[in-house]
Amino acid sequence: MHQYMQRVYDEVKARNPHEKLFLQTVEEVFESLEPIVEKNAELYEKYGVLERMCEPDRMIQFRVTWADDNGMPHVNRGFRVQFNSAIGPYKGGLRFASDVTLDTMKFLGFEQTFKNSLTSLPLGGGKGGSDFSPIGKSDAEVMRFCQAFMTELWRHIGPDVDVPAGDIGVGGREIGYLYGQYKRIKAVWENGVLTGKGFSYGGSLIRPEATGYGAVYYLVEVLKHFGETIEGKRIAVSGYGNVGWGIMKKAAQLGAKVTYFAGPDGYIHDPDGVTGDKLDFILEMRAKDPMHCKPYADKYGVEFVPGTKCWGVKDVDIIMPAATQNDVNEEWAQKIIDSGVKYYIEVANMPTTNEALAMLRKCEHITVAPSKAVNAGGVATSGFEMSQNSMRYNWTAEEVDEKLQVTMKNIYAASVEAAEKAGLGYDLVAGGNIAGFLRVADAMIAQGLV
Ligand code: 2IT
Repeated sequence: MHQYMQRVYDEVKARNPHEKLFLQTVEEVFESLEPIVEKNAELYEKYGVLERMCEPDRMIQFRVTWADDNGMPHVNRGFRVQFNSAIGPYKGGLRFASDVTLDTMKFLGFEQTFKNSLTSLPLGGGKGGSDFSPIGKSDAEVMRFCQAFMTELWRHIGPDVDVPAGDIGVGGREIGYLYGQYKRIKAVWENGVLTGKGFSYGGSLIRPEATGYGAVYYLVEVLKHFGETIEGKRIAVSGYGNVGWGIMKKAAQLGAKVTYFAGPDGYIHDPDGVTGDKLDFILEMRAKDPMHCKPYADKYGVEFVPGTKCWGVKDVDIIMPAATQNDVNEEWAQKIIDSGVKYYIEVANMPTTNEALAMLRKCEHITVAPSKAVNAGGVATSGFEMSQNSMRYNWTAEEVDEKLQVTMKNIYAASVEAAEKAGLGYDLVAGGNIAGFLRVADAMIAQGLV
């Protein structure tokens, strides 16, 4: 590592010794930035670009107290990490999941900064959430929790300040309750304070599907590079939340098939692909019980393999981890390599450990695409929701979808170009990190030492 990078990395490590996820993403990004930093080390060092990028603008942590349906009190931890505002108001989702810590928030906020930059929209980086999980809670409990959470968060956010959205555990229902409480407390119609809203009160068409659709649009560009089309391709996905579901739907529309998908309880193998009414069934199944995908196998008479992941299956062309971080470790990476699959398209935020990522990138028959670029269609469409809220106007689904497609093509092209310019050849991982970095770095240098 270049000595400036090494110094900053050592400082980050010394300052955050227990933050494994945050250190993992910093290391991964730094590795990619090496050729760029080497060329401009003096400038970046003079403006403290790397050390400022690794320290959030501010972090807010608060207690969330709520009562369950039996009147029993519960205390959760709420977070909002406002990471970087060089190119726009803080923007990024809220994650409600029992394993959320400040470390999770920092890793996601750091990644969000580069991802948002790639969209070329005016969006800074932020992330928030809580160690509260909506799984197994009643609707009334989720509402009370969201209201308690927003009662603290509202003073830190705003349409020109910080604009949260959904992530794992936060969908349309939660955003609705959060928005209602924000409006009640502030007594204003600041429609753009949250994205992922319902269409009846300022949401954007296509936002629920946007991350999955965008991932498939990006994939189409990768395939094009190799003279291939998506038609007839077989895809294995992990996760069937909003993101996985969006992938299934768009893949089916474009003549490809998701033939494997995994949930917390095991995986499904449906050789005919998830198409037609099966897509609706997945929504129903998820709403009833998000921890089990086996009911799909029972309903459609297909194979269910309990207690394991679908990585390493031989009869697919493309792998798309779309569940959560560190889904693919070295052991799974080896199985993926041995399977002969050609495309490894990250979709979830940091779904691959750094060691596994290195193995997959080294493997000659595999092309790796990074999540920061691949999943950026979600936040880009959040940006489109903000634009519509500012205009007090709604675009049609076709208009939003068209903008999403253009954005994904541009992200892909910018990544390819950035890697080539840095002398790295066709390297989507490094290219994505570099392209995202350059815009933020330029803005930070222009705005001085703040
Ligand atoms: O990880 C992500 O990019 C998101 N959860 C979406 C963020 C957003 O503001 O739409």
